[in-house]
Amino acid sequence: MIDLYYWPTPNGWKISIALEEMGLDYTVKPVNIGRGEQFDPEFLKISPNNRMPAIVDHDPPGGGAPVSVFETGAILIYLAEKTGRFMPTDLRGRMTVIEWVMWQMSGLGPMLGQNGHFKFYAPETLPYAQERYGNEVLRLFGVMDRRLEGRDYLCDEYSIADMACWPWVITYKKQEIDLDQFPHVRAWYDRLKVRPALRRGYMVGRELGKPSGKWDEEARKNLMPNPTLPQKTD
Ligand SMILES: N[C@@H](CCC(=O)N[C@@H](CS)C(=O)NCC(=O)O)C(=O)O
Repeated sequence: MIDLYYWPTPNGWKISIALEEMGLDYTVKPVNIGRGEQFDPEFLKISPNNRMPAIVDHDPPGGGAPVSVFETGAILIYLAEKTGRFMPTDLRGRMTVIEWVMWQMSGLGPMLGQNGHFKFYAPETLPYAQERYGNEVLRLFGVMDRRLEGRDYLCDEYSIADMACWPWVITYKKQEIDLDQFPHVRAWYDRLKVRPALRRGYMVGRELGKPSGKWDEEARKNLMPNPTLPQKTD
């Protein structure tokens, strides 16, 4: 059994989708990031970066003590290796999947995160930041579009790289990105969205909170960059 420390957000969905796709048993342990639960000392032992998701696998390959993993890229690779699914085992195929997972982790996710932040959550309008992240997001969608030309998936077969990217691409409307400018991304997005396991993963924890809900005062306090973190300030 795997404990999934989770809240329904793009990073959370990557792992709920992977767990569903892989048919693994898991228990959701909600981490309400709007209420500061990512700073609980017990959670920080699992995820010292005070970010969800994280997992604890009580039945790791080879047995022994439970394995805890934070950072979605690491979790996806761990789950793919545990199940032998959604990541090839040959050197070249494996490296290609890891490249695209890293691309998502270092580019697509963080840049969409910043784009959304400066568009919707920043307390003041900062045109320079909005333009910088807006342009970077379009550049990344362009990279993805060229990669997907003539391909069904980011790598040879459906893989954890697709699972890493899809939950961020789904934010395109809210992020005011015109997906029709990226026809290969659009076709890939539509191809994936009908997968039953992906849809189940995307719905996990829907009852916990609206994924695109507005931040209230307490959420703002918990989620705004604060140099004193990971100390909770109240
Ligand atoms: N690089 C991390 C990012 C995870 C992340 O940013 N999670 C957000 C929600 S999508 C979070 O936990 N935020 C809590 C906070 O900002 O304090 C990963 O891929 O696991």
